[in-house]
Amino acid sequence: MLIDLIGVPLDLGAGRRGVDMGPSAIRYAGLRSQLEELGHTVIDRGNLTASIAETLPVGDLTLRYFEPIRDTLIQLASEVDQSCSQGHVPVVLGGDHSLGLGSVSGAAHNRDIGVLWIDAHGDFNIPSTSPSGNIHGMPLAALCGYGDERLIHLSGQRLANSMINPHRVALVAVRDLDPEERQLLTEAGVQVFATEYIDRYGMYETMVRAISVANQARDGFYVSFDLDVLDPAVAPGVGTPVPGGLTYREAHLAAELIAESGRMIGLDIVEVNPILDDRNCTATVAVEIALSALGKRVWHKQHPRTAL
Ligand code: 4U7
Ligand code: MN
Ligand code: MN
Ligand code: MN
Repeated sequence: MLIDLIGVPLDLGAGRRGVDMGPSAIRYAGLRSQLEELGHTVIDRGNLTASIAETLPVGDLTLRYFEPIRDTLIQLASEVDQSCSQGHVPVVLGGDHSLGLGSVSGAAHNRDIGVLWIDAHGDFNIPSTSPSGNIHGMPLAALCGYGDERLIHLSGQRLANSMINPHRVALVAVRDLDPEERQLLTEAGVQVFATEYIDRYGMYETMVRAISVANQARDGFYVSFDLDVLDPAVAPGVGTPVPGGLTYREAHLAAELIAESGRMIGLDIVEVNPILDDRNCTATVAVEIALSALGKRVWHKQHPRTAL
């Protein structure tokens, strides 16, 4: 596999500083060398440019830092689109989750794709439902055509044919939704696999179903992985931790099943906050999950009893 690493040192979409250092922390944890050991060819495309909060006005309080975020997302969408067009797999290192709007838009440009959004949160707010005005709580809604026009179209720079069909979106391990965000998700028809679903059916069954939702699309699916989906005991270095998250093994199982489907066209690894982390352990887990999603196994390459 040819893998393009794209760093997005952006934290303007989050409520607190620090995730802008995520790309460095993930690189420092050894992503590139371990991907190469797996047999992949890796091109590190460096970091995109992103502005710094202290130098900017916040702007509209219901869509905080929209303009500088848009500037970064337009760059990102174009890099991801190019990577996919060359038959490479883009791996986007965040950065706050507003970047998912750019990466998935780029991957969806003239392609029919589903989305696996693996997150403690729904990221399905629109400015009028958001309690914070933080754009990292809005990207999935905007991808599905909900919210502020400027976000949906990245301000006039509309990426033709890049809208996502919400019926091809699976939200996995969510456990913190705002009341009106919940209504919007229902209205849109997103398939929500909340934590209680995992309690009942187990991670294996949950992922088989979630993958089959995203996999309906012709050209495969994009995976956007927010580290706060993990339990805070495993991944403390995130800005918005929520108790009751995935175990280390559940997250790996999810990543392994994604790899076995053979249909992932790109991956985001987001919301790693080194300021809040404990000796870079969250970035280290992020690297391990990315490796599993890109084919790393302890033993079997393909488990004989897995049929997806
Ligand atoms: B993340 C929140 F109100 N829903 O909109 C909001 F709880 O990308 C949190 O998943 C959003 O980390 C979290 O601000 C965004 C809040
Ligand atoms: Mn998120
Ligand atoms: Mn989250
Ligand atoms: Mn519908």
